[in-house]
Amino acid sequence: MLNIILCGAPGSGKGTQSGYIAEKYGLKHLSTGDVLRAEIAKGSELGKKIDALISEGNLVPDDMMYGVIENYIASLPQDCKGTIFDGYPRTVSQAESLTELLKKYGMEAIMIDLLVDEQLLIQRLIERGKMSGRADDNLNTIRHRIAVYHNQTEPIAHYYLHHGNYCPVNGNHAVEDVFLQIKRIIENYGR
Ligand code: B4P
Repeated sequence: MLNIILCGAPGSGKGTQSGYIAEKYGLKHLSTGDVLRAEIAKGSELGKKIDALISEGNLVPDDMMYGVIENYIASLPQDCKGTIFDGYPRTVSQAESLTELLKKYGMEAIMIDLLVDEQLLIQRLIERGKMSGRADDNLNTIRHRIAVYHNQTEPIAHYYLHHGNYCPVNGNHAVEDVFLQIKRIIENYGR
């Protein structure tokens, strides 16, 4: 089974590359951002709380995310070829939980880290904001999200480096070129 953790700053291309990887390798794609936006769209009480956090550019609490991931892993079909975890983990605590959960089900994962220059991240998200209608795609919130990324998410690179499954990718290039780098990592995995 091939499990991939796709990490990177907001706008680094996690969602974009996940689509390509899922199609090429027949993997399931779990985007925690999409799961949270679906809850917001339902208009539930929980959705309203999540909306307030995401609109301000903050992360949703770890315990809330843990339930989502635990349910997902527990309900994976026997014939699943693997999963792309897009945007999860985003904190060291989430990374530790995911390692434990995967281990419980006899699985492991590689972590692919999309590294993109800050100016480019801002440009991409401003551009996406023109079409996406996402409340978090405006300059002030983007800056805050990038700061949250540096404080809370970036440290997970050290976590995976220490665990020996860290694979950095230069995400500054065109979508196809970034995908080529990812394919090389996947195809060399386990050789
Ligand atoms: P996400 O939905 O995960 O989204 P993202 O980080 O904004 O973007 P992504 O990296 O997927 O970029 P994309 O491919 O779209 O998170 C949203 C929010 O949900 C978070 O801020 C947080 O509040 C919450 N959340 C999610 N998971 C959480 C967790 N585990 N714990 C707590 N909170 C959580 O690319 C961006 C744009 O760039 C697109 O328009 C794309 O077309 C373009 N692009 C991509 N690659 C490109 C390239 N190589 N060249 C040029 N343009 C490119």
